[in-house]
Amino acid sequence: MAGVEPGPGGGVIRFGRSELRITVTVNGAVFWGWDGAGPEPSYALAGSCPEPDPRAVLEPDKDGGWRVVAERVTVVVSRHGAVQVCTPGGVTLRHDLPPRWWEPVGGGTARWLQRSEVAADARFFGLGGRASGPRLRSGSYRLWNTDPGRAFGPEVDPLYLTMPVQLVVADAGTHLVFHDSTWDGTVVLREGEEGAGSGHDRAGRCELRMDGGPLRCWVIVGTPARVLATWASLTGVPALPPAWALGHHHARWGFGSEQEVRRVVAGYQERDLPLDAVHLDIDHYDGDQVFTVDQERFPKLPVLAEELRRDGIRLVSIVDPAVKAAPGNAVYDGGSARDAFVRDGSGREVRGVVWAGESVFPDFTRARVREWWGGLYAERLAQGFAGFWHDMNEPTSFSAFGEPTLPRSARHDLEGRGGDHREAHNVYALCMARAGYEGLRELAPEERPFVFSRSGWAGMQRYGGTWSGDVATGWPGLRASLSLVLGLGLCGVPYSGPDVGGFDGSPSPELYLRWFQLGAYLPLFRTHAGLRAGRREPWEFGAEVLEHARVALLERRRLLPYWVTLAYLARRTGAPYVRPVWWGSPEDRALRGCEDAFLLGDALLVAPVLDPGVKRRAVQLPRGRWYDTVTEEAYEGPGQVYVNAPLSRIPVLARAGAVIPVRGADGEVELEVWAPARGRTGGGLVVPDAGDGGDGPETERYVARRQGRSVVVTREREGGSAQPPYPVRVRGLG
Ligand code: NBV
Repeated sequence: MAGVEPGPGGGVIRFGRSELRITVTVNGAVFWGWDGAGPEPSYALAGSCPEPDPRAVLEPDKDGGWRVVAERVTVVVSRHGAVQVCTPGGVTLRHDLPPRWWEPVGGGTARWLQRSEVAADARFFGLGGRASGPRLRSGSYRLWNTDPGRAFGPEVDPLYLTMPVQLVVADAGTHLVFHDSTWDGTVVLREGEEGAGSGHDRAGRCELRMDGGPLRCWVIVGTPARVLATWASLTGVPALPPAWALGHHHARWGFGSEQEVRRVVAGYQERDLPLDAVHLDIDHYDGDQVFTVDQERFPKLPVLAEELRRDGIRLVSIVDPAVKAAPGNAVYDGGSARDAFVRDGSGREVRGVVWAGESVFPDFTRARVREWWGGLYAERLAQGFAGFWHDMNEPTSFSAFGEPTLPRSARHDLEGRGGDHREAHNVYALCMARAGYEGLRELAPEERPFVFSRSGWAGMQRYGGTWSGDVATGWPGLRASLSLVLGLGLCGVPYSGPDVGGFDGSPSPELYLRWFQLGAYLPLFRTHAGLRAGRREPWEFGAEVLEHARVALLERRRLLPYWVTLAYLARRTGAPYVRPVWWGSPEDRALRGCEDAFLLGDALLVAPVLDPGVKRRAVQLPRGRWYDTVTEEAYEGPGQVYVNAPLSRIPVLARAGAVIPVRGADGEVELEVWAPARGRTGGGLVVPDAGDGGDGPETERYVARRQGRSVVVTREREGGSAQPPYPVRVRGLG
């Protein structure tokens, strides 16, 4: 070691040929970077890097090493450059070996390799949207946003949305690790194994290879809730979806005409089925060109939109980034005049092939291109669209370059720094989402933008959510769709959901129903399918499925105030709506292994049916009492219980003491309160919907107390407690 230079929040440690900078920031996150790598510039960070924590100091450690001691974490650096992240109690959560890097002979960006070890009992989650999780088993996971080009099941990896973000959960604690490089990379995970009394533990391993980018990393230590809160403070709070986006959406590639849209909407209305949004896919474009409408088949779109809006249904438009490379095409002409499209090293526009034929691609990594593109949403708003569905933005180009994307040599602005597609690829969709979101903020400041995007990267929650892409119709696809939502939530992207029924083919009535029942408890609840796939309307699968789907739709609507609260809480605390069952007790190993159930907020535990023929299933409960929300039967956790899962419903359990805002029969909010166990209290949070572009009213806190045979609920405020302003309905008193 050649010397140290203490600085605010940590300092710089010099080695023979390299140096390591360590900073603990005020929000408790640890940053380390090798060889001059600082936290900025970064596409993930929401603004500038948080200030260093002045209380964190660099001090000598044993054996010639150094350490930074902060309130929630201690970072130990060996004299060889290994970095250990420890709990304040001194237990190691992560041990990073000294990294290795290779500078190309002719200069240019260095490739690097970082090997790390975690506890033998640790489990890995995250890395963006992965189909085989939520628990990421031993294997190789690529960091390169990819359209797999076919409907995917759990075996397909990578998918559209990857990010170098891992959440690692072990007995000793939880931590999030983020390697802030946008380049292509591969993570090889090897879960550890415990010696079980004989032999040694085998540590968990992670090997990350990056094709370039700064060798830098963030680590956040704490409970899952604390980790996600810090992550949101670093990368930005999730955009708040408008309340209607928390309802039911119906989409299809190939409605083909206004009449067909009307027919489907009428189908919902005649049957009294709630519907909040209809999505128009590329078939409503004129000649497949984005920001256009086929006037023959959709002659009066603004009129249709207005009619639907009067019935409480919003229109959502697909938006593809590729622009047909044809003079006379207004978007192309406008973009060309502004030099908006990606070029190659010799200055020629890079052409790919997408729906409209030969196409060019806006360079969303350039601020003025984002501004221009954001302005184009004015045309969509004028057509009456209220929400935006970004597709094909990995970006995808059919086969033109061997890989289904732009050539790696394509040049990008990268905010003025300049670079090529190797660096820009993974943030292309993130920057497109930013363009859309910021454009909409300008064009319609009084509305919350609703943008969800197939591809993206760390920090995309600032602009909106995502969906699972073209998940294959089949039971494995159903399971994969839950894996994606859980994994993305742990990476800070709380709003997502699958194509209910799967993207291709025709689900059996049972599969469709089980998917529908799961979807009703995921943030984006959307039925959708591809061009040649079977239909996805709830009445297409027989009378029995229709009746059960109706129950799911009505329950979704009844829970809307809870969904709105969860959306605000995601924004205020970083906690995803959909959480793994171990969220509140990560030390419970049985919960850590549970992949077929999830918590919806603090109050509900949802146990979907993910296999055919199942009418009863095991549920792994966190500690405390849980009520079956239909039968009101009480179960005691922690431990495994069996609950009925008839075709009519999937099991949903409520935590004893939970206070849940729901929509009463009159449409107004009421509090559904689940009796606390004797001698216990409970509670819940409510954020009423402000319905505007603002940040909403304060979080209301309720406490539920058991008093003999009854339950008393009060609202807690600074000045004391008061009667709740809503009617209260107590359940579970037996
Ligand atoms: O725009 C058509 C589809 C869309 O329906 C789907 O949701 C996207 O994931 N899109 C992909 C392009 C066609 C894929 C074969």
